[in-house]
Amino acid sequence: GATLAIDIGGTKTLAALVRGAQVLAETTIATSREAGPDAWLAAIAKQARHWAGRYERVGIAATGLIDEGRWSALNPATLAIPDHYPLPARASELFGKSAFAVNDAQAAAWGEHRFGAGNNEDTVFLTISTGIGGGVVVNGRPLLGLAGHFGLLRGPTHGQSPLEDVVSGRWMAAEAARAGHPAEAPEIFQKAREGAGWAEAIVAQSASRVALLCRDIQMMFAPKRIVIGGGIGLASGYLQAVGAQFAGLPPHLAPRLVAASLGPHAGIIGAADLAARHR
Ligand code: BMX
Repeated sequence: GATLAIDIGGTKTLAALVRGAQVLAETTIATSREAGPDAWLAAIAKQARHWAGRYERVGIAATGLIDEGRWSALNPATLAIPDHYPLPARASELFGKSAFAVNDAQAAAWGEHRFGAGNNEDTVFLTISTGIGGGVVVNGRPLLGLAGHFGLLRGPTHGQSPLEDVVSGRWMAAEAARAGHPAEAPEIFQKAREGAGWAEAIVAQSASRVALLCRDIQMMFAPKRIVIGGGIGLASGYLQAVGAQFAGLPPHLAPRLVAASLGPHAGIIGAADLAARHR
């Protein structure tokens, strides 16, 4: 049977009907940042009314920490989720089906591992998006809870800021404004492709920080592949800019980067499969 799969991100929410790796129907709604989780779920329920009777369970991938059925923000700048919100329980009440919830990047890591670029081998997934999300699959199992939240790493180069605050889409837009060219990430990429120096510099700095992260991940998990997704990660030219930083590395230390092959569907496909396994 099919799963109602939902991916709640810092900027937008994707709701879909998913069977296996097949997306049967989908719809995107803006995540109204101020509204809060009850309103986010209500907006999804309104869309999902068209699919009533067509799904057996609910699988949710969400930005933030999901631990033992409770949902909280780690970086409230990505999305201000109230502490310990009982996401699967509320979803289950609302949709009248059993519901399972997992972090968005962990869901995507699982989706890519099972059905996408991860090829059923050890996979680390990184989404470069509003924030930076991470998910780790080792020995055929996804690490859940706090594990893999690489966007929250703090390194000596960026002081007290979480890594994602000096890399992600929000950071790029803030940098552009500081450079006197207010623009959102898609436009910054466009300007960089057209050769605007200020835009090239922003993309290059973000990419070089992600490259350092990938080198560290290689030391920690030595995954077969690091799968990159997210609106920034999949923007044309970004993956190449990250990979270029590994040029001088001995081959056994160089991470192997691949683009997420499920694209924006990785999270919903992974969440649906995890929900189907969770009984
Ligand atoms: C943040 C954190 C992660 C999430 C990542 C990507 C919050 C609210 N989110 O690091 O849980 O995986 O952002 O999220 O603390 P996205 O919304 O950018 O996809």
